[in-house]
Amino acid sequence: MPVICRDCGNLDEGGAPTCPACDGARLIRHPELLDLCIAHIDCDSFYASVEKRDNPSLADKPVIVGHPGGRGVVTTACYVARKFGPRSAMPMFKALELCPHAVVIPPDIAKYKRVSADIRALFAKASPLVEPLSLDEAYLDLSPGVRLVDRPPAVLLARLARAIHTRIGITVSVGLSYNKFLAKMASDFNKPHGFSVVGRAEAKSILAPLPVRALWGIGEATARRMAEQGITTIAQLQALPEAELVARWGKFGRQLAGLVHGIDPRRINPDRPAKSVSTETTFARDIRDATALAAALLPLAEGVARRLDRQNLAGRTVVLKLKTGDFQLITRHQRLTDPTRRADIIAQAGLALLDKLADGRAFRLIGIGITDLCPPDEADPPDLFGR
Ligand code: TTP
Ligand code: MG
Repeated sequence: MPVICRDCGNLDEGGAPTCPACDGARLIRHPELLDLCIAHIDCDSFYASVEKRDNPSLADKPVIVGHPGGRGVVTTACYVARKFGPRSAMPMFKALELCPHAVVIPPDIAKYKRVSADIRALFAKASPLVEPLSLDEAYLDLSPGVRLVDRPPAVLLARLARAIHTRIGITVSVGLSYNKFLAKMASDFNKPHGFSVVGRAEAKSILAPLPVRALWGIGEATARRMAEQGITTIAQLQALPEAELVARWGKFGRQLAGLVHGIDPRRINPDRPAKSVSTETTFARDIRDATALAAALLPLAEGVARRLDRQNLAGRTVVLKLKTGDFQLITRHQRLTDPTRRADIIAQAGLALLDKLADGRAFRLIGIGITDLCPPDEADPPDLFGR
């Protein structure tokens, strides 16, 4: 069975417990290792890893990136902090109750964007078909004829992960499989600093015990409704014939029939514009009232949705922008579970962000936008019950 050393990238066929080239113990054995070409790479606790890189005295400390103060939320917690419970999107006060000794660092998005660009430059050396999903994750197509270095994808990925670690200073987790859905799932299997492989022969059995929520396109609401019908695991969906899935869930049932058996026909699409769609308004008179600010936001969200529609785009991160009466610019980001092009979802995220900021201060401008743009076919995965 092929074996790859994650430390030196050596490819071997033997059964030795350590790498014959470098004696490293981080080996990956998998019967399909040389046949799998679709990868998903996701940085580990991205914002926190960048902050630790830039301040090595934080290396072993629990670090939370987010706006300090009672009304902020956690954007990410490092893996030291996660042991105590803090997670992305948790209110900061709660995270600090769980981990009072955490070091809280406000996010520096401009810096994370620079690091992201550095990482993408390394991806680009491996393949021209790289599809970024957000600042810290991307799919790579490493098929023969596509990849830029004629080595097995697993070797390229081991080298890439090592290069990101040594040159950029953060760790990533790699998923290698034969389609996007499974590669993305695999990259999450043994975070941080993971490398997981899902082959064709094992895909169904790996999927079987997982909760339905692990499937692409199934959100919290759908999982809850399925649970009401007694369906909680993928195995239960695998047992239903496609006709039954389609009868129950229409068009989405057909997609589901593929996914539960490890089939995902989506291609890797590198042509994503790296920009945002946004709109804003300056008030005739400064506004302090939270309800009035919220009312101003709704038509703006509609405007963003209209422009997404016109430009045939969707987006994944909602950005709220406010300018105070004394011209202080405030922006807040909310990453959505799935990309969207719907005004109501954009507005909802904007209102949640606004809720934390509208504290009686006077504002002269409000704006809303969406970034992490992507093609519309990935947006708003059908929720089975039409929500
Ligand atoms: P993720 O890749 O979801 O999370 P992560 O990199 O922090 O941790 P993991 O090791 O589990 O991958 O998101 C990447 C960055 O996006 C994250 O570092 C901070 C930001 N982010 C938010 O701002 N809000 C959120 O709700 C989430 C989930 C992430
Ligand atoms: Mg990540």
